[in-house]
Amino acid sequence: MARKKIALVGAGQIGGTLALLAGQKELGDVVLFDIMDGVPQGKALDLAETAPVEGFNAKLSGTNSYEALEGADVVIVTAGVPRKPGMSRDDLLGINLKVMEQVGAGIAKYAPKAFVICITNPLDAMVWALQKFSGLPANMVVGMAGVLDSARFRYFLSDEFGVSVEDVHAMTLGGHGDDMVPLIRYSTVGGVPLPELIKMGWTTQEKLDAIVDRTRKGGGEIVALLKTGSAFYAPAASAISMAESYLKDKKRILPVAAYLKGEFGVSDTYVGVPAMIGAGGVEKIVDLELSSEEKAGFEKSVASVKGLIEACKTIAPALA
Ligand code: A3D
Repeated sequence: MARKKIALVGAGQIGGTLALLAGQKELGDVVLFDIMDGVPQGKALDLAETAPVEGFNAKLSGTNSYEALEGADVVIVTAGVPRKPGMSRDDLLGINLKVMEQVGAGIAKYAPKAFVICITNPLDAMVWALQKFSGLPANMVVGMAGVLDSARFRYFLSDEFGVSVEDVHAMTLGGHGDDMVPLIRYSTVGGVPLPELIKMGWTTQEKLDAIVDRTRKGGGEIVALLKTGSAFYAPAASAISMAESYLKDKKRILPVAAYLKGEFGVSDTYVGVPAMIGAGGVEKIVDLELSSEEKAGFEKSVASVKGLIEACKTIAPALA
């Protein structure tokens, strides 16, 4: 059986980490694409030279030509610019929308059958635009944000409880902004929902509120520390888990930015919801029942995403 092919559009901080993880996990051969001459080629060569030491079999190559995406099974898009301290994700909209137009055309021409994972910010609006620009079926185009946001939530919870990260499951809903909705009721430690753990005296509502707040601002915390860019290890690991679920038809239920056609009462919008990822792309959306408080938080987050989508339509009338 021929190896799968993974194309990474954008060979920056996240792109390079994606290539390393895809290689180490032997998900397939990897092509790194970027507009910067020499960067994807240099990173691919450096990573190929890692393979003998790490003992993985994957061909890694770098390119400045979209042609190299030909026949990719998975395309992961990080092309664009990240934020710097003081910037919100939304400040990136104008510049990254133009990038999505070019990337969408490249994918449509060379990899129309691929499963496409967008990471470029502002995430929910960019994946919406990328799906429209590429014309690929909506179930084959998703955004990565929820896996990362819930990984941050899981990490903070495991730290609070002093338990393995493996036994902490957490769910975040909504757009990838500071108004995302970490769901306390649907998050568990060793299978026990967080509200029960408060009753059991393991933690307090105040401590959980502080963790929820830190989760919401988790991206900004790292931007403030790094000063020159945004998080890249955990975002890359999160996207790789989505790619792996698709390539191996694992049917994992992961929080992803998926195209909604009425689920959660939302239409023609990409926003973070739990979804099953398998060989058919997004195979099912888990249309959870929300409490009135959760619903209010989710609706506020969806309203922010819709505002950004409207801004995209103003900048690029072809999307209207
Ligand atoms: P960075 O290291 O700057 O890499 C971006 C790469 O994109 C650079 O190598 C650029 O040369 C390249 N690029 C720019 N324009 C184009 C183009 N037209 N075609 C192809 N390549 C191009 O950034 P990064 O890897 O740290 O982050 C990439 C994106 O991911 C940014 O928009 C971040 O805001 C976003 N991000 C999202 C999350 C989510 O959870 C959604 C988390 C972290 C970062």
